[in-house]
Amino acid sequence: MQDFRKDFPILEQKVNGYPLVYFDNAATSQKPQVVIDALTQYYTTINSNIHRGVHHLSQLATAEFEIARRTVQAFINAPQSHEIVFTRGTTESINLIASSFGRKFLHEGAEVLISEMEHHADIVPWQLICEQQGATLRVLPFDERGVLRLEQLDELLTDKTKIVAVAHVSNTLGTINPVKEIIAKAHAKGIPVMVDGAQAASHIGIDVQDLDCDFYCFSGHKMFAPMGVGVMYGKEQWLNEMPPYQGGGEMIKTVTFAQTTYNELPFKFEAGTPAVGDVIGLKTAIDYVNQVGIETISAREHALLQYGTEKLSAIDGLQIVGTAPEKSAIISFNINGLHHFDVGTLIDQMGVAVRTGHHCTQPIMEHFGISGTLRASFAFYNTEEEIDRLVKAVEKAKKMLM
Ligand code: 7TS
Repeated sequence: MQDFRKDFPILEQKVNGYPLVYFDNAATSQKPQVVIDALTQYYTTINSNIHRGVHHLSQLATAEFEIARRTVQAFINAPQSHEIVFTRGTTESINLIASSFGRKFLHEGAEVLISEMEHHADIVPWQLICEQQGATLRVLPFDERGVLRLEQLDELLTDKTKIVAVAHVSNTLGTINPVKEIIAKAHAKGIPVMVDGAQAASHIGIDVQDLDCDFYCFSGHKMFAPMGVGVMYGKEQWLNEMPPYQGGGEMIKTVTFAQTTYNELPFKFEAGTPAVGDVIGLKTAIDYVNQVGIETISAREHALLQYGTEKLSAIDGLQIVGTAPEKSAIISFNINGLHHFDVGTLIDQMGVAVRTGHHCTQPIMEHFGISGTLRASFAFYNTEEEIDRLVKAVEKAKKMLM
């Protein structure tokens, strides 16, 4: 196993006098030096606005931006590069789809189906558009392990259902959902499916043609790229039918005060100046992931998940929240009688970074009747020794609090 840690300079630092153990990768991943360098290189040598200049730098920036689009296309195996729309992140991608698809296809009496384990970013945009259009939000529940109750899917997919939106991987439970099966069932009834891939993109391979999803959303910053850039993939047929999300420069063909005509795909959905440097950073991050190999990443994270699950489970009074058979490297847990925030604060004093709270999934907390969890989320650059540090820190915090 190659030591990939050296690619991530931030991991070398000490926090509160201890070598940093960074287990908050589901919130955001760290950035390899090549991505940091790509940003510096962009701002040092080609910074310019795109698609609008005849001058040298503008053409260079435009070329790099469009290469990045084709890199994303290949990464998720999208059929066409104009089906890749750059956004600020998963949240903006989902808001775009909910607003644009919703204005066109959701009307009084229509239904949107989501799951009980969605991140708030895949709940609230649908609530907003449902309220506006007089549509209803329906919810596919999960069981005590955090596995979706697929046996209820057929009943929930009705002739009123206009779209299904579901997470590929739950950011709180770690469950890898059977999205391909869900898509097949929805398509059998002519219903399109949007997949929230925020927690999947850099952990398991994405193939939008194999999944046959209609939309796929993810964030760059959770996959080693800068913050401020994300992706919305949509099948051409839908993107052509959907109205623009935001109005402004770039998304138009002609503007008069009487009427505006819209630009072709993907520019129709890319109003205003995009985060060009960050998009180039995303391209560099994808090149990096490809170089390491998504199989290597998945295998390494799976080993960490197994090791972490075994070691944490052995702590007296510790319960893991989310025990699906198919899981990504995310472990949410609580310790009898202790508040997640207190434990999280104490282990931070020992240099261990985990997330505490509801993780923007309050319905999951409600399901389990808890206010939050501690959550350790691993990346391929984490190690078994770091998990030992977590376990030791949790044991110590337990002693101090009990
Ligand atoms: N969907 C899922 C499944 C997520 O995990 C997140 C962020 C989002 C959507 C929103 O992504 P954003 O990049 O637009 O913010 N999840 C988390 C988390 O688990 N901790 O911090 C952010």
